[in-house]
Amino acid sequence: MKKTNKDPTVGVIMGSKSDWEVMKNTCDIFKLFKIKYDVRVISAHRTPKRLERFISEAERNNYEVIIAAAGGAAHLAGVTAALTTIPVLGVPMPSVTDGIDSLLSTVQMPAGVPVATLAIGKAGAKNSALFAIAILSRKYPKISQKLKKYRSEFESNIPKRPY
Ligand code: RP5
Repeated sequence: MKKTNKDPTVGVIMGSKSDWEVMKNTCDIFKLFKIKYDVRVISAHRTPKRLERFISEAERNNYEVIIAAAGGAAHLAGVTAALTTIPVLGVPMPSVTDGIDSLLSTVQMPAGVPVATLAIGKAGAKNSALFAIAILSRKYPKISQKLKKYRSEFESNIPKRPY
């Protein structure tokens, strides 16, 4: 049995530096919640060895969730999920088809190797962090408290009228 991390870590990987503009929204939420994350550019097809090394490190260091963002023929999340049993959240990046190719490549995993897929672009990037936090909150009471506070502030910031 692996030891329980006192401070959990989330892996955040993206297929290209060009994905950072969107994926920094994920990391901003982890910063807000003071959750450790390890962010890297790793591509399933351009840097496959880097992906294998990252997964070995993630397993050795007991990362609890991996967020994988990619665009186009986006197989990063699927290949990552195939190489580990750490839960993988996929974020489809905007692309030449507005991210529809990325969405379908990420979400349409055949049965057996799941990827939990978020929305295309910024909304998905933010929600991937919040979803990872929701997973962690089941095990870490402090994170659960912070998530509940975040949700209640979120609700009170929604205007009651549209004007
Ligand atoms: C994917 O190809 C990346 O995730 C990125 O979304 C897309 C384009 O990459 P660049 O050509 O901008 O490096 O692998």
